[in-house]
Amino acid sequence: MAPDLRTRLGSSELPNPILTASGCASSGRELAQFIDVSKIGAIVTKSVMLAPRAGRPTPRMAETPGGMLNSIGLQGPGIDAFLQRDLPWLLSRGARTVVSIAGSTIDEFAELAARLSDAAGVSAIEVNISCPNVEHRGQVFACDPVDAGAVIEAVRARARFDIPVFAKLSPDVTDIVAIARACVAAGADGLSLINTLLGMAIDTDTMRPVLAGLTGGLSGPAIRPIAVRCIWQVSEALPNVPIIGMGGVLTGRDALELILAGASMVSVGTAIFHDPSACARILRELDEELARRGTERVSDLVGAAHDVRASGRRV
Ligand code: RRO
Repeated sequence: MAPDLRTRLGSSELPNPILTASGCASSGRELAQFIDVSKIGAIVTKSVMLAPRAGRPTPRMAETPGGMLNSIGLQGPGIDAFLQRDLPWLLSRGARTVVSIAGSTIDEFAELAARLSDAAGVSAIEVNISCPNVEHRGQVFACDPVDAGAVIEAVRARARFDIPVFAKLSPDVTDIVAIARACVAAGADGLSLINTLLGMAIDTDTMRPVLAGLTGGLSGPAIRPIAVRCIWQVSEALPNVPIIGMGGVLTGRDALELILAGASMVSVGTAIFHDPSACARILRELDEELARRGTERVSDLVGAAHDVRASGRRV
């Protein structure tokens, strides 16, 4: 029998746990020529802000060993264009949509949540409090438990009651569990782990930084062990809180690794840049991995690496 891949997202159900990662598939249109966007669990949009924004100057991407640096700087059309053009398109294609939101202030996040709550077709809100490409680190709300909690509380207060709110966290902190706890205490229904890590590359010929923005977010397979560690730690501390895991997933086996660490959904990001049909392929591979193991339901494996019976020990 084919494994049951259905996954819960708040009160709704996704057909499977494979999602796009925010920022790697815009609002889904570009992917539609490669995959049926209704067949994957959900599209997670590029972070939407209140106003249109050009982002940082170019060059704003650089390849690194086992990964990639980006310094996009929250480019996007703004919430009006998103609501008029992108969200209706996703709905018309039968896609489930997780809308990532970003703001410079708590009020901006709250306003975005309110605007989305009046719209049809929002399966969840992912609150991006961890973009590394902002003017100063004080704007990275996810680096401080009080700031992180304040954003989530404001979003939860303005988001429609039936829309789950996920907080997207940064691995660039001393204690990610403390940030996760603060978000959940403030009303987060789930957590997205992890955003990119702040990195930098220097061109040894020009002797100058490669990125015009100097620093950028590191993603790709190089960060997968960090994602696994963060998901593991948070899942160990908060075993009942749903986690969307992301960080360097290239194959179905990689997705399974994040699931075993505690993720009930897995976002695919950097892989999409060299394989635009990566989400569909990874979904197929995950299905095969589960079938080979005789797993009936993917939900049986969420956090299974923590299970004292499976491993014989608990760290
Ligand atoms: O737009 C970006 O530069 C960006 C964002 Br919002 C984010 O959350 N993570 C990232 O690596 N880049």
